[in-house]
Amino acid sequence: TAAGQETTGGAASGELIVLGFSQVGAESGWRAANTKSIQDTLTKENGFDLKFSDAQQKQENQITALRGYIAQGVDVIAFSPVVETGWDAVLQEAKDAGIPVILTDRAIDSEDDTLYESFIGSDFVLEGKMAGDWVKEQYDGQGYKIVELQGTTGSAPAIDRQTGFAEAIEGTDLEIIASQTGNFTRTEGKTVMEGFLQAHDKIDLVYAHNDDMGLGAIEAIEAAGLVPGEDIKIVTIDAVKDGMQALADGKINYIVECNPLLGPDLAELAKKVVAGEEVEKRIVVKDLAFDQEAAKEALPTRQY
Ligand code: GYE
Repeated sequence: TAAGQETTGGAASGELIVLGFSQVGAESGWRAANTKSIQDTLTKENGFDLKFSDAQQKQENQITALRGYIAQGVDVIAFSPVVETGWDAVLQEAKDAGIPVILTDRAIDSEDDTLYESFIGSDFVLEGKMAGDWVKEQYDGQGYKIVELQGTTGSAPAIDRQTGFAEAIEGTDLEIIASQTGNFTRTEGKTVMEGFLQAHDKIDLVYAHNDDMGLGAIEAIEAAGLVPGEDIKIVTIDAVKDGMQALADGKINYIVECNPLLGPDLAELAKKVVAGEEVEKRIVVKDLAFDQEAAKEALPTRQY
């Protein structure tokens, strides 16, 4: 058993907690680390029987998975909603069946906060603001033209990271000249960046809502004969291994962290919820940020 995990509770009495988890997909390095954390923590030894499904970034797949868990009568459902809206009906079905729901990583947009027990994840508006504050501090007053690679349209991190960044650079001479979704993937980040490079003569900085799209942008920038991190500055969010390596190598200029290791907190929450204990409605995960020097220092001991 890894440090910090408990083997008490359900397992000791021979009763495993059946937890149905619906994951967004496998779109990014962040998602891979998040899935690993959940699968490594919600084990039999730790008292869980984990049912895991991958929605391939499609809401309809996620709704089908949730209905499946309700039909099976799992003890608790946890999921990371692909997009913010459209959950009320299926969550009402879970509630009617007496199955508690925990939101992990991404929030939903619903008037009714009795549809879930708790939401654990980062503050994405703050992440966007941290990215924007750094850009402002470094480059305000130089007439920078910025292109934005957005996350999945309608997802909480895409909406909030756009909002936070825009707030931070308001009233400066920094200008977002184009903004398009790259769906949080490296491939689409690259394609969208190729389009930006063709359409705009002057691009000074890329703000990507995750590392993977930033890494795709690096490929497009290099293919265009330009130097990422110098000719075109790059700021991203996540701080996964590949992103941190590119930052340490000077190809990215700044990364705001988003911690994907939600497994241990989810396990603790799920045990409490199933035991009928009160839990906090919102648990905010704290994030750091790294410049190139900080990335070099942090890389050797980075967990993901
Ligand atoms: O930043 C991105 C992933 O929801 C916070 O989803 C998560 C985001 C993460 O695809 O890499």
